[in-house]
Amino acid sequence: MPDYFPNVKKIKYEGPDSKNALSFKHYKASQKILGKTMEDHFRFAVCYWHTFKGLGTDPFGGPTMIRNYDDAPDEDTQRRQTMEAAFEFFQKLGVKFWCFHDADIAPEGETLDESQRRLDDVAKQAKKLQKETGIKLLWGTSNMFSHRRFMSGAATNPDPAIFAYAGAKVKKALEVTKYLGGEGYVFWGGREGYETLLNTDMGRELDHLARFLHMAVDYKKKIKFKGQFFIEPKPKEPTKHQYDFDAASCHAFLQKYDLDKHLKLNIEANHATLAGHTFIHELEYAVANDLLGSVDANRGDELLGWDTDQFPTNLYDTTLAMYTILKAGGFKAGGLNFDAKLRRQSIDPVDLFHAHIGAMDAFARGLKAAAKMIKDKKFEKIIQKRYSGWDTAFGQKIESGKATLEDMDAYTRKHGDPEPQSGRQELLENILNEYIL
Ligand code: XUL
Ligand code: CO
Repeated sequence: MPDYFPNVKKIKYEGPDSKNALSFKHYKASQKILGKTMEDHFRFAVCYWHTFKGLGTDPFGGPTMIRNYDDAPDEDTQRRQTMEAAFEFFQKLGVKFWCFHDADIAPEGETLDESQRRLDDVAKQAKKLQKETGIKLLWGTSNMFSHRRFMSGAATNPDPAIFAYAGAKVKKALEVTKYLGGEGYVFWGGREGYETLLNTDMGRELDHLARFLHMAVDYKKKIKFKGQFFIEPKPKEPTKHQYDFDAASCHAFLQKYDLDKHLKLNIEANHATLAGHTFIHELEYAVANDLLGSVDANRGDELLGWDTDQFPTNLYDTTLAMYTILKAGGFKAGGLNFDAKLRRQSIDPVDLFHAHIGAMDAFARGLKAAAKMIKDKKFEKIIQKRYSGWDTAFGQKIESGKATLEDMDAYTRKHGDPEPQSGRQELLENILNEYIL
């Protein structure tokens, strides 16, 4: 097989004192933390779209990145070379999972048949490479937002013929994901939203989205695909208002349409911030409602209001994210996928390595700090104490649903005005700094 990244050897763990930029300083796959290896905690996945197909374009300019696997004269060779380069990259980086959209691994052809022929061809190649390398598919998905036919949505399109086209694509993408042993399948509502309510029947569109997901659930059962379904919240972009706005609105939607037992959430950091939440808020909401599925790890820019999809480097975020994930017992079918792209000026293939190494190290540091926080139980004890009133007979009576407003009145008359207690936020923030720094 040709060497697409000839200047980079397999990335190794060399420890925090290493001067080699192409080494891990903190991520050591085999190191056990709280009884589990780092590799198993994270289940890191490389995303195919940004990493191999993203070439630095932005709304003002075309590609800036030139890739050696992208130079073949015909589509078949180019597609196969890209897949070869991808597996070389996964191996050199040392990740065990990858993720794709149908259209990343096999660009759409003139007809559905031609698109699916390409998909079958590349899936066969990927299956062989997976077998040779032991690398697995974390999740697959279908791109139902780039082609012009999907400009008004896929499952929420006003035209049932486009709903049908999207259905045909998902049917095939599910089959391919199953064929590749995928551990999950993601539904991100690419253009499932609207630009103006003047031309939109919102209620009907939501019903259609639910119908679409039910069809997918039925087909999953039919083909005996055992992977986990995920829905990925995002509030806006590309549409002005996306229906799967955030974790809570996805939850309400799933419950209303009786889909909550079939889908978990794929939480993306930058989507959380676009929704006006923190990444940790979205994770915590998912955990509190038994909806934590998988994570698209990236970050936005605090001064920009769009989905910049940058590689995660913020140690506060990685620590708090891992703290929440550890408290929830870790990932099951999900993992940490780097849905992140290089900046337009980072044009060299080696930048892909720097980006992923930095992100994996940032999460490794976050995991170490979070594990210490779990072991020390400092935060846990403070929270326990803060809520301890609820463990008394009186608190339990309320929580179990046996108390009435008359009981509240009687209690207050007997005990008088309660003394407020400090929330100690500044102290807690100081303690957190001690773990991170
Ligand atoms: C878009 C996004 C997608 C999904 C998969 O913002 O995050 O790449 O993760 O379709
Ligand atoms: Co994503």
